[in-house]
Amino acid sequence: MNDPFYVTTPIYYVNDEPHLGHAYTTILADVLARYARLRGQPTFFLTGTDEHGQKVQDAAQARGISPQAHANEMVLRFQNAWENLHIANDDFIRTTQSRHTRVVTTILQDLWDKGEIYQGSYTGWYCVPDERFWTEKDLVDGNCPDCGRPVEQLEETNYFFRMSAYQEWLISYITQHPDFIRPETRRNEVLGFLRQPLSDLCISRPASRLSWGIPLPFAPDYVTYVWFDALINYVTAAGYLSDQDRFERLWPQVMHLIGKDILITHAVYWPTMLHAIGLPQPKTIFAHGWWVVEGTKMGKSLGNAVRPLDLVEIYGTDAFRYFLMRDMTLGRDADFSEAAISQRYHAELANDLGNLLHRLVNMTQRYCEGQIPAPEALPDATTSDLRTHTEILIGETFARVEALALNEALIAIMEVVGEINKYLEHTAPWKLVKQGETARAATVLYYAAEALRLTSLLLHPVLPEKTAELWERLGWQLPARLADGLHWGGLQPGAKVNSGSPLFPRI
Ligand code: ME8
Repeated sequence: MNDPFYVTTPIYYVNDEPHLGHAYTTILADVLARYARLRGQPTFFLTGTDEHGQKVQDAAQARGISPQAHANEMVLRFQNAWENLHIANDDFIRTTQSRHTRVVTTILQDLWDKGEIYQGSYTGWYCVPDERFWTEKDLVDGNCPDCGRPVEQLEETNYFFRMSAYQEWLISYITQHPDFIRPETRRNEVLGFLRQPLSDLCISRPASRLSWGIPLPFAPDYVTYVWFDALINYVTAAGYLSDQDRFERLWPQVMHLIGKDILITHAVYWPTMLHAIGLPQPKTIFAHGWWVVEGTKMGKSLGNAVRPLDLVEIYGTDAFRYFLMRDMTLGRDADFSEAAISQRYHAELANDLGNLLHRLVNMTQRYCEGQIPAPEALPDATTSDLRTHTEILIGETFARVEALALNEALIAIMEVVGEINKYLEHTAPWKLVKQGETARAATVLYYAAEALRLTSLLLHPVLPEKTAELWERLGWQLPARLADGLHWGGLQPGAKVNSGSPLFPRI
């Protein structure tokens, strides 16, 4: 339990604006990191940008500026987007930073010295006007998939990593570590891929063709293939070759969150690279599904990219985070639609959660002089049940989060929110007050408010801003050690409640 939790997102290409897909993985990592912090686990959450390679060079060229100037501009868009989405990452890595290029260079030299990298020749389909290689399966009717012009077969000297040597090792590692690649469908996909002979990995590009990359230390007229460079970010940021103690604590615990589009690079290239370097494997590589619109993957290239910040402006950051976590079953694809966000927003956040707070604060003001009452009367069975269900929810939520069943965690939390609403209907404190049963009314209001405080603490990783607002209304403050808040009895009788505008106003 006191092992650190180290979670990573893919580092995103800076050829593109941040879009919904990027936002999703980053929010997912943020939510997992916040749950880990809530239960008192030391946490390290890493995200960043992938700044080398052909795509970025092309994007910069199209704008007539240098790739570094382009990256410097684009990185701000990512960083601003993450700030707007309440992402609390502990580090942000850029592959053009010297801390990273140093590590990549050292690893390359080391692998070269050990004979893990060799010079060879690469044959592929080359588009002369585009100055770009394509593989057989990229071609469209035998022509360049980009410009449609004919391609020619070209041979080029390059450098290769002896990936094929590790095929058998990798198969047995995956077989022996059932939690290494998750979910199981993706694990099977990788094992299926490994049924074909694995080839060596071309890890260089001649600088004459692609200059935007890290030069190979043993062949400076070549730059490093962008994936070989990018994957290493995960060890750079953990302190590899700079802070060995920290690295050894963090590295074996790492969970890589990725989309299913980049499974093979993470589950085949990366483990074999680590093995050749002599480093242990990540604990988990988890590939989630895609957000799709009418069956098509969302992304800029399809022209259907939803700009996350546009929707955030309408529904607010926290509701947007809630929707993304609530509507994707991790591992499967999920449908994105604004109608679905609106439905969740109004039914679950505005009605169930927002109204509950509103009613509780109102009644506390009317019947208890605006102060959290002391639970004087002995709780009856329904009241005790509410407490028991809320307390059980704490352990269940962390278990579901650990199983990466975030949607189920949210469903269960919202069920308890629903139970608090029903509890108020059933006990009807307004009637109790009329009948002069004020001690009983005070107990009901205390129990309902305390149950709401605890459930909202469990929602905090998903709704960081709204829950803070909610606690301000309930007269409660998050303790310095978050886990201290996870016990029944946190609300102090006498604390002053505050009214305010609706937590989730109707749109
Ligand atoms: O692949 N649904 O960067 P990238 C869900 N630089 N997630 C999606 C998505 C969608 N429709 N579209 C994209 C790269 N994503 C490399 C990674 S890591 C060492 C290098 C998310 O900018 C998902 O996490 O193309 C996917 O893996 C990532 O964006 C790809 O981002």
